[in-house]
Amino acid sequence: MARKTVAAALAALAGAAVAVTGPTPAQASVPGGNDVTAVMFEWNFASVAKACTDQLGPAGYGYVQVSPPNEHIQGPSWWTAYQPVSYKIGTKLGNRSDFKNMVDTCHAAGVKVVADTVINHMANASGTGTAGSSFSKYAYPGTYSAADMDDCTTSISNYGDRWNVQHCEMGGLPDLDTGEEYVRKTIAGYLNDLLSLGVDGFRIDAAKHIPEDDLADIKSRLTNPGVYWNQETIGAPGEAVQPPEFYNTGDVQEFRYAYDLKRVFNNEKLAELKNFGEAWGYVSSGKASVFVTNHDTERNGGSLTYKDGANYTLANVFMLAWPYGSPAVHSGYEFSDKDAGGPNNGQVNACYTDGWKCQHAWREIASMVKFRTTAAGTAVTDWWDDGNNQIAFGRGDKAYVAINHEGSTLTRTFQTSLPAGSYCDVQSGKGVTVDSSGRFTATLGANSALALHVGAKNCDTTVDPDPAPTTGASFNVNATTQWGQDIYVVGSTSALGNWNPSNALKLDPASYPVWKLAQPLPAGTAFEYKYLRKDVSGNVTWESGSNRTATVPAGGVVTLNDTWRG
Ligand code: ARE
Ligand code: CA
Repeated sequence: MARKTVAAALAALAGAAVAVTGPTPAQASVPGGNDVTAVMFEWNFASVAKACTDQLGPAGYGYVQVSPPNEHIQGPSWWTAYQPVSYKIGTKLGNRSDFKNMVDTCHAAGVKVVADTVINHMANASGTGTAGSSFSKYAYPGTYSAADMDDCTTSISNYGDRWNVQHCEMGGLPDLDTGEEYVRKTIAGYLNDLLSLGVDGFRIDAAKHIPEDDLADIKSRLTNPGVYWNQETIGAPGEAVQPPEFYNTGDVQEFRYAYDLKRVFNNEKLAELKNFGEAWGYVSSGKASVFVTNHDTERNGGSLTYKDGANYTLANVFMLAWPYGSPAVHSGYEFSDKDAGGPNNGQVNACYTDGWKCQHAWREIASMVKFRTTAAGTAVTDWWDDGNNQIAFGRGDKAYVAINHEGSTLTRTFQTSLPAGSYCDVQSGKGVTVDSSGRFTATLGANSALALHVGAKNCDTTVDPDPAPTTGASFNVNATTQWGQDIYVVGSTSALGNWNPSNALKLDPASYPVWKLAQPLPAGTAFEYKYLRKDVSGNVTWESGSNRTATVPAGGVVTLNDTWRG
């Protein structure tokens, strides 16, 4: 297709907000409402605020979860956030006013805020915390002293023993005596402080290590005892403490959901997912908090991760379409070092730059949030599978999804319960017509999905209907030039000229001084690039500085807003 058409398609994709809705499960209790959380792991508060306005609100996310906001030990690793020093709000992610501003901005965008709270233990270290407090192991002046710690000061050694799990130290982290009045009052004071700043819910870190009676007592002291409460409860066979005992206080995380999706998408058959959920032995749907990956499992091999390509993307599509539990979409960053904290101390200048993955904004994932809310309250209908890795199902007369997790295309006439009419496939942005019998015919590429819902009847007409590349890079560089000079981009892949200036791609000066180019590139391409200038005689001048880097997201366009480095 002509370059101009590709550019138009890319520009439209980069700018268009895609509206989608979700599916329903075969469960006794079908989740309803706007129950999707975006987990912005290690994002600073200012960046989360911007994401609420630009992406999470428009996509329809119900909640955003942020990393622990309270003072903790210092250091470059992400896990420093899980070693509290005090309950002052102040970390590299931002201070109290940054936090408050984020909550207000997210609320204005229609997104509720969940704070990750670490209340089982304190820091196993000594020094100065992120908000300036001095501390040592067992002594956190102004917050706790040794008398507030649990009786057991050795590491947890036996998950088969309830007392050991709940009263000893997880990996040497000093365990708070949550049975004590002062400790309960102090934790409730911290949570009430967050509520006073407008927080709507809590992730309770290491909930399994706190007796349920203690959690219930702490929760009862809150200014809003009915606040959303999402408990990290890792169920494992043979262990003394199991997730259902925490139903009374709130939702429980169902880790088997993530483990099983990894196995099924990597090694087994999607057809097995027909009765996914409680029939697999999981906790009650109405109590389950589910995810494809979280910050721990993406590092310990327990779940799929962004490194798994289409298996990961399609698992997220399935999660959002399937009516079991309340889903959380993990939005993290690329890593090779498992300990590495977020890029730029949590500052996200733009999605898909500096390693930020922005899974919450991938077209395939973001579009399914509205699919899910549109389908809320409906059960799974019209299930179809090929006995292998092609599946499709509806959510009553509200929505329908097909997933082709095979290496070849799938062409089929699908039977839905949707009203007749024209729909937008929110996965591809292409139109689909459902006939008066509820049927439509479509072709799905290898490892792709198709999703329809009654909230998205017409595709944005600015989206090119041509099956053009839907992923790539949008280069925009502010560069002043003399008459006769042009700006080019060259980079590390063959499509970007393999660093050869004679193969560099010319940018369009129509918006001078911003030069632009929309370049199709395969999803997931990580590349380096630099701008260069050529004059009428063909002399080449490279911009200064090191190579720039970017990655094409799985479902869209990486937008690069750069300034020429003279
Ligand atoms: C760090 C160092 C440790 C050191 C410790 C104390 O890495 O070597 O011993 O500091 O000095 C995160 C990191 C930890 C880090 C910690 C504190 O993952 O590596 O320790 O922060 O900085 C159990 C718990 C579960 C917990 C996991 C990690 O049940 O609650 O362990 N998950 C949460 C968070 C983590 C966080 C913490 C808790 C601590 O999500 O990110 O730790 O606040 C079986 C059991 C599980 C058990 C699992 C692993 O599956 O069923 O219950 O999970 O094994 O042991
Ligand atoms: Ca404990």
